[in-house]
Amino acid sequence: MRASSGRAHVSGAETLTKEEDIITVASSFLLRALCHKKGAPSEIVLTVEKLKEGPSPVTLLPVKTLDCTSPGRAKIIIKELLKKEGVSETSIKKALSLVYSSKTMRGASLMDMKTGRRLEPDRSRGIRVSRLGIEETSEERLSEMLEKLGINTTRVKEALILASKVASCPGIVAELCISDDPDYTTGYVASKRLGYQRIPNIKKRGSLSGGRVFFVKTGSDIGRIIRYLEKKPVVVSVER
Ligand code: WAQ
Ligand code: MG
Repeated sequence: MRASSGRAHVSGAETLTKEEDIITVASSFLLRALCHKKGAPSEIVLTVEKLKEGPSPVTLLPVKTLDCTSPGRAKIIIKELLKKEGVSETSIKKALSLVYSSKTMRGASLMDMKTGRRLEPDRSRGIRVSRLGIEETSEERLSEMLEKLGINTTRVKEALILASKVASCPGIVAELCISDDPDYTTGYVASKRLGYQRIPNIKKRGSLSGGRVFFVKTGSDIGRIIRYLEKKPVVVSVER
């Protein structure tokens, strides 16, 4: 689903589901588009596609919530985490200015981890991760686990599933995410090694900035990465 108001992106969502659940899922996505905090959309596009290949399994990233009381502190944490993954100062700087800008994208930017060069073909659209879901038996386990942490929301679940798919993509070393919703102020840095590291107060309440950056190993096959993120069906499962 994607909803827009004029040329501005309002809301988007994607999932994998069984045929008998299409109507339920579609109506929940429509409801989300119609009730979005950013305002009523003037257009909603809903696409339903049958998979041509079975989904591949991916393990859910471990979740950790860091201590962070301000956007200033958040930036320091982001730098520390991304440096651990070998992302250069230049790339970190460019990524920060992108996700802290109020000119938001519908998808994510693909950024060279060393040069900071943006590699996505369409800069205003970005790369939209799609065809991702959660293994049926894992869904309840995930809810239980998040319930214990006091963060059992659709938003956290969807972000965790997305980050797990992204971290599983060959050639991607890390992800940085800030919601573009003005009243959602927790973001994250994620990678295979670091897991999903939540950063509270990553932005000020009311701020319209937000976005996602996927850091890419220099010399990767970009077409292949985009195909993986946008087209490869993946189901996430929670390890016992
Ligand atoms: N693929 C690529 N980029 C996306 C996608 C997608 N499927 N969905 C959203 N984005 C990009 C796009 O640029 C949005 O502007 C930006 O991410 C933020 O999207 O507490 O709510 O849906 O652990 O606003 C993360 C923290 C919340 C959750 C993320 O993102 C938690 C969030 P939003
Ligand atoms: Mg949003």
